[in-house]
Amino acid sequence: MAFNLPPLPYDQNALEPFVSATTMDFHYNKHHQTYLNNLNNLVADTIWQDCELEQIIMQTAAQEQHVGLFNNAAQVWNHTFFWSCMKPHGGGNPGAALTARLNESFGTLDSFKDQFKQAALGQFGSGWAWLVDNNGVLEIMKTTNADLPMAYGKKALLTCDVWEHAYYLDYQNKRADFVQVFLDKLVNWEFAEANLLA
Ligand code: MN3
Repeated sequence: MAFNLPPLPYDQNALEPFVSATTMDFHYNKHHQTYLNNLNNLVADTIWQDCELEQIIMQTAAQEQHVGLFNNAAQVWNHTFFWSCMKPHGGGNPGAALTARLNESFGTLDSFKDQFKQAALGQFGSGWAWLVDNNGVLEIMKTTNADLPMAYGKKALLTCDVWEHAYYLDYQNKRADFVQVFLDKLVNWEFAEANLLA
């Protein structure tokens, strides 16, 4: 049973002018699709072929002999999750439940944004910045390449892709500008709050 590319939750041009349709075309139709194709090729006729995506990720995490499978499975999961972390006319303020939890951990929304930005900019090379629920405490984390919170028993609430392919066509080397726009104009707080309450 092959994995399929889940549809984008909005049109390819829906995040313009902050993320161009060209970036979305490459990121979704080329990068995400390639991870998916690699995943399907790697699980075909193996013990993994009828497993759920999360099972594959958890069973291959931190295992050197399965690094290729882990990387592609995790990148499929990360990108599907990331698309929902953005929306047209995003940004603004989170709902009451998430605001209360963010204030508990970070003091203020602005302080959360500053720390999230630091994590995104401090990730050397390719990776991801995350807001996670670590056993009831909200935390920021960053991961390298395909790595992701579930491998550490943490629940992802929100992520920003800081691989260069996520922003280079629109922002070139200015990762900070992309992350700022992500937080101010794109972030889907309803999705993050739904993850928190799920
Ligand atoms: Mn990406």
